[in-house]
Amino acid sequence: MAQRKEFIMFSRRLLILSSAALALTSLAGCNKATDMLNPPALHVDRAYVKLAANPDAPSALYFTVHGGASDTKLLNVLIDSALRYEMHESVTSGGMSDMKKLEYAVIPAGKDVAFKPGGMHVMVWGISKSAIAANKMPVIFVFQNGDRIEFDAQFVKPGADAGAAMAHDGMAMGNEVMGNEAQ
Ligand SMILES: [Cu+2]
Repeated sequence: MAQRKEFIMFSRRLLILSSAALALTSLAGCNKATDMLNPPALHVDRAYVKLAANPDAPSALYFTVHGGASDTKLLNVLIDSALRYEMHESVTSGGMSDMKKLEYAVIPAGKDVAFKPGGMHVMVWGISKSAIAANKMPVIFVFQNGDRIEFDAQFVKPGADAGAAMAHDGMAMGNEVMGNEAQ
């Protein structure tokens, strides 16, 4: 009898623990529990534009692409509120850091690919003042598999810590993901 009661207590504790773990994984942006039941969905999050201190200099767009059920490539981005933009890759040769044009980025199935400082990025020229004022730069990510995913990038002021801003906004930003496979 006592043993049975103990077992019930134990299962109850296990239940509480597993729901706590579930809540934690939901907070992390990508719900791992859901990923195990459904195939991974291609999506983008954590998009932000690090504004250049000099308004005439280009700013850099960073984001994370989460691979879907099969391998694909990010072919381009479309940004209405900028005059010009180009995908770049930072390369270091002989201690010198330089960047070159990136034709596409390979997005392996189920893997995360981060466009981040010192690596792949999108250089952006002439961002509209209204987009900056609204703290919202809509970006359409164009993939080889035909998916076009729209996601709003936020702005990070020169000198501000993007990492901290993203950590705090991670959840809210994750909720903004809009799959747009119809186009
Ligand atoms: Cu660049």
